Formats: sequence, structure tokens, C-alpha cells
Amino acid sequence: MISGDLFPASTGHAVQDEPLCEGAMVLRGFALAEQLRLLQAIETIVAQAPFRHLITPGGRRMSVGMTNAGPLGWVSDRRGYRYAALDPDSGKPWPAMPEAFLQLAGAAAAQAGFAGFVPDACLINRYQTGNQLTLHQDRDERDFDQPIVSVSLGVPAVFLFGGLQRSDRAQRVALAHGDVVVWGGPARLRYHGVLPLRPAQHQALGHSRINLTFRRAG
Ligand code: MD3
Ligand code: FE
Repeated sequence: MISGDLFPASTGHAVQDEPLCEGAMVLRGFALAEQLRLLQAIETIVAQAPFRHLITPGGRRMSVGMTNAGPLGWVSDRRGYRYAALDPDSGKPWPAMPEAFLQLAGAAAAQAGFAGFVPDACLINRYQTGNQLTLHQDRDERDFDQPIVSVSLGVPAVFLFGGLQRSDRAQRVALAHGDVVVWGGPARLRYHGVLPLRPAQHQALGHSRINLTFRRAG
């Protein structure tokens, strides 16, 4: 389904809206026009707060590397999952949310029908070959009426989009460099995950996939 302008602001990048289900919308190529700014901002963030492998409350090391930007960052350790204002590795605040992140997340949310989205947390996930994220719900945020915006960069991945119960059958959605997904309303608490990353090469990110997940956490 096509809505709006396929080539917004004449950037030379095609974008296209694709409803997944009620409340969830894939915006194909939405981040392409800003990709260089995004990649540069990620470099700056990672220099201050490097990717690390968090420990789950059950004591397992997550294979996906994670870091954060913004007033709040998602962390996990033996005590549980939570949002924290300080990076536990450095004791310092997380790097500031780049203006390019705020603009992109706000514009994507608005395009999907969630005007006024101002995220206070950006979780940055780095997947390397074979890394996966098992089926889970995002429920550590205060207000489930706020959407989540995710931006895929680098090597393509297959996203699993399930139902409100873990046992519900999941659809598979291929997400490529520059794709943005907005999840809100009745989709906000659906189970989701990422299949093991297949070996592939991306011009800017090598064998990696980076996902930016924007949330209103506090
Ligand atoms: C669907 N990250 O960090 S983002 C996560 O690609 C996470 O790194 C995945 O799931 C990644 O928690 C997927 C897409 C996403 C985020 C939140 C959702 C999909 C969602 C909340 C409800 C339904
Ligand atoms: Fe999630």
C-alpha cells in the first residue's frame, strides 16, 4: 500500500508505508536520507558508551551488544531489567540524544499517526553474525500508550512479530538498512524478536546490524 510521497523532499530515496497490523507500520527506507548523520551520531555515542553484553536476571550473557543515548537507558543485570539515568559501566549519564535521532523518531511516529512523540530513551542494539533476540515483550516503560520507533541499519534481519501471548504464531518481517517501524496502540505489547543474523556484509557496518529503539520510558 502506498500513501503520501514516494520521494519526500526530493532526497532521491524512496520511502513506502506498509501497515503490518493495527498499530504497527513499516516505513520502508524512511531513515535512508539521514543515514550518514545517524551513523556519525552512533560513532560518537559508542566512543563514550561502548557496546556491552548485559547479563539477564537469570544470569545469561546477552549476545546482542547494547548501549544507550538520552536521559534514560535500558539496562539488565542480576537484579532485573530497568531504565537508568547513569551508565553502570562508567557511572556517568548516557550520551545525549542526538538531534538527528529525535527528529527522525518524531517524524516516523507522526507519519504512523502518533503525533508529538518525544522519546527519552534510545537503546542501541548491535547484532553480529548469529546473534538473535528471543521472543519478548517490552514492558519496562511507564506508559504503554506511547509508541516505540525502531530503525534498522546495516545487515538485513528477519523480525518476528507475534501476538499478545508468547505461544501466538509469529509473522516474519524482513527489515533492511533504512527501514523504520512504529509500534503502538494494540501492537505495543505484542511479543517480538529477531532471528539469528545471517552472514552478510554492509558497506558502512560490515557484518553488523544496528537497531535504534526509541521509547518514552519515564
Ligand atoms: C513490537 N529490539 O530492543 S526493535 C528491543 O531489532 C527489541 O533490535 C529489536 O525488540 C531489534 O526490545 C526489535 C522493534 C520492536 C521494538 C518494540 C516493540 C518491535 C516491537 C514493541 C512491541 C511490538
Ligand atoms: Fe523488544
